[in-house]
Amino acid sequence: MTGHHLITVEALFGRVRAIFENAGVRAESAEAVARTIVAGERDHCKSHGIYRIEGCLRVLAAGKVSPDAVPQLHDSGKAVIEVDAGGGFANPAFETGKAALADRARQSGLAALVIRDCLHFSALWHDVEALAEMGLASLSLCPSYAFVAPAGGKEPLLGTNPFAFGWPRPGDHPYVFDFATSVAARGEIELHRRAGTPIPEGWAVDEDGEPTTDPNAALNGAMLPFGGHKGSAISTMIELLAGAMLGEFMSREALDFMGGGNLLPRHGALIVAFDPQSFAARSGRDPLAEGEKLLTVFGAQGARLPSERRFKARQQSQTNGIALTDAEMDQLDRFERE
Ligand code: NDP
Ligand code: PYC
Repeated sequence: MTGHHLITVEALFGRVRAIFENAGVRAESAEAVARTIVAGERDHCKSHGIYRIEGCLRVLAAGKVSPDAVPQLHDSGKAVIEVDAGGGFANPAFETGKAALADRARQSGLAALVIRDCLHFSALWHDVEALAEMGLASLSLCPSYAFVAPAGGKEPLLGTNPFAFGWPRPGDHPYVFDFATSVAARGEIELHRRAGTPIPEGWAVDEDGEPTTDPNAALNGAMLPFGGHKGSAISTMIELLAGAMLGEFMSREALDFMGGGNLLPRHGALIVAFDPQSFAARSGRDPLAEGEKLLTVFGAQGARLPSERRFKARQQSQTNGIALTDAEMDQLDRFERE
């Protein structure tokens, strides 16, 4: 039985930021990356929390992410705003474009933020939650690496392509869902491999296309899309909208560019923001009040809203601190010494 240590959210943030600064990442980017990683750990999203530090440091050491890239905002005054991440991390690029995206969505009803050439390692709920806190609904999507076989196929072709949606709620946490379009995120399979535990049936096939519960065989074979042909089609849409349409890598090209899937992927990302008040203006109804009529009745059926678990975990972490295992604390110490 391993022991665990409680660390405050602020203390963990300071340690993770320092690790990235020591690795040569410019201060603003180190801060944005650390904020994202610590938020993942705080909300008990283990597959995108401090587990990701090692992967980020490996891409930095391989020279495949630019530590000093300064995201460049290109705003022509139209609905589509662009931020060129310049081969740096996606998180500072989103922060660079967020205010312009929100302003344009409020002016025009909707607007899109295109992030170009970024190293993407994170969960997408950060983006949509931030926009919901600004009163906006939004979608966030990006390709990944081609690890997923299309429904009916056996070989990797599509990415694990995450998809997130956020909707603002008056006086409450926003409605947010965020999931990989594979049955599970690759990070989840990697955590099973690390722990030496089998993955659930239905997540993946091995190199021969046979169903497997062995995480190593799954990582060498193909992951499966969620929901059969439906998830396969949504994942394909993400390849087209956030890859082909942007002129950025689709998941197969991202894999080729990085020379295999051992390093985190570099590609583009698309975030679309909607101002609910603009859309509803002529109806005379309040869209957020209308939304509450739906969102407040889930619990009566025993159902929960997506992100409820995460918000509860956040509350717990903020009150009691974040619990890290001995191994995780040792790893943080090691990263600090490197
Ligand atoms: P999960 O299956 O863990 O969760 C998906 C969503 O469903 C969450 O919003 C979750 O809320 C919600 N949810 C889970 N169970 C229930 C339930 N019983 N009732 C209602 N809602 C529920 O996500 P994945 O493993 O698919 O993805 C994990 C993360 O990986 C995502 O954040 C995604 O962005 C990230 N990812 C990133 C990639 C990248 O390229 N950057 C690629 C692939 C994935 P809650 O959190 O509260 O449980
Ligand atoms: O968990 O599939 C994943 C993933 C890929 C890139 C970042 N997360």
